[in-house]
Formats: sequence, structure tokens, C-alpha cells
Amino acid sequence: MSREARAAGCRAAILVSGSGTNLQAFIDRRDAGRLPLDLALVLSNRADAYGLTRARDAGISTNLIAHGDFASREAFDRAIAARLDDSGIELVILAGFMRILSPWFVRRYAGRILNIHPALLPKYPGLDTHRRALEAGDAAHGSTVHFVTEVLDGGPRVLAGRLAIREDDTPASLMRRVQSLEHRIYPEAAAWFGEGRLAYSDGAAWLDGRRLEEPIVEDLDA
Ligand code: NHR
Ligand code: GAR
Repeated sequence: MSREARAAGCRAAILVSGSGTNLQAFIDRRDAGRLPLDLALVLSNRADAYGLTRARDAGISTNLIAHGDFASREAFDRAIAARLDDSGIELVILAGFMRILSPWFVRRYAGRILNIHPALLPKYPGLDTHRRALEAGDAAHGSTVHFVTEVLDGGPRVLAGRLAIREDDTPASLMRRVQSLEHRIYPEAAAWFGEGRLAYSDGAAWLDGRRLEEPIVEDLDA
């Protein structure tokens, strides 16, 4: 890799399994000149992920690594890691990536993997979060950017976007509003990493040299 390519900034890969609207938010912010990251690679485990099309349209290298082609989770993860290493990736951004990563992978990229989970963590790790928040009668819901560790959806939290649940909300309406909030907070948190303001150390997230005991919370009602 040339010195010039490195100078462009922190080389990031975005991993997607689906529509990739969060990926699109990163691309839009890059195109606006406000993303201190080099979006070097988009990787998907699904051939039909629309995120791959978005990446190609944006001139980003893409890679398909189909999990079904591998005998084990770790063999799949090793193939992903090989591709990330080939591209000199320094930050791995999970954006609607639906395969749980093995402890081996998480240790290999310790402190360099971010995920966004559609809930106000530690509430509702796992799947079906919008329905669960509604059924619990919660007043608020949202999404949380966190570092990925071996604990599923349990790594140190960085930034949460929060909105008020409305009387007439359905899982679908909540999902739509949560996604549009994600498009604001996820590139923002990743930008902090690119600027060297955000780091992972001693099992915690640190922002501007301060340990985050709780995530930064933004109230974003649209
Ligand atoms: N990997 C680790 N180690 N830790 C995390 O916190 C991770 C992770 C991989 C993905 C995203 C996560 C979410 O935000 C994420 C966090 C997939 C599943 C899941 O059950 C759960 C949580 C998340 C992503 N996946 C099934 C599996 O067997 C497959 C489901 C499918 O293929 O559709 O991997 O919600
Ligand atoms: C996002 O809402 C993200 O929080 C969620 O999937 C959506 C992906 O949308 N992630 C998970 O549920 C992870 N298990 P996108 O593909 O349009 O960015």
C-alpha cells in the first residue's frame, strides 16, 4: 500500500448483510467531506445484500464471503480476517451484519470493531428489539453504537440515539424512525474513532481521554 493511501486516514471496512442504509449514511457523509475515515472495503456474507450495490455505485471495493461456503464459524471468520488484512483495515464497522463473530475474530480485532444495535442497550440485546420495546410499554427506544466484544451486544457503549415512543407506533414505524436516527449517530461515532478521539482500552470506551461509564446520549426525535 502506498504512503499516500495511508495518509488518507484510518482505513475502515463496513460489513453488511442487507439493505445497507447505514452504509449509505457513511457514504453520504464521506461525499460531503465530513468523514475522517477512508472507506476502503465493503464486505457481505450475502450475495443479494443491496449494500454491495450501494458500495459499487460509490466506488468502494466489495467482497462477498458467503458463510454457507465454510465448514465452521471460525473458518468463515478467518476468511473475513484475511480479506481485511489484505486491505490494511484498521476499523471494522458492522452495519446490519447478521453473523455473530467468533471469539477468535473479536480478539484479533480487539478494540477496532464497532456495531450499532437497534435498542437502548443494555435493554434488548439480540433480535426483534422494536417489538420487545413496544410490548414492554417503554416510553423511549433508540439505537446504540458500541465496541464489539465476545459478549453479544454487550461491549462498551459509546453513543446512543434516543426517541420517544408514540401511542400509535408499530414495530415497523419504530424501525423506520430508529434507522433514520442511526444514520446520524453511527457515522458520528465512527468519525470520533477516525479522529483519534475514541478508543477502547482496559475493557472500556474512552472519549477525549475520559472513560465512558455510560454512553453519550442524544435525543433525536424526528
Ligand atoms: N459478534 C460479536 N462477537 N459480538 C457482537 O456484539 C456482535 C457480533 C456480530 C454481530 C450485531 C448483532 C446486533 O446488533 C453483531 C454483534 C446477529 C445476531 C444473530 O443471532 C445477533 C446479534 C447481532 C447480529 N445472528 C445469527 C447467527 O447465528 C444469524 C442470523 C441470520 O443469519 O439472519 O449468527 O443485533
Ligand atoms: C439497523 O437498524 C441496525 O441497527 C440493525 O439492522 C439494521 C440494518 O439496516 N442491526 C441489527 O439488527 C444487527 N443484528 P441497514 O442494513 O439498512 O443499515
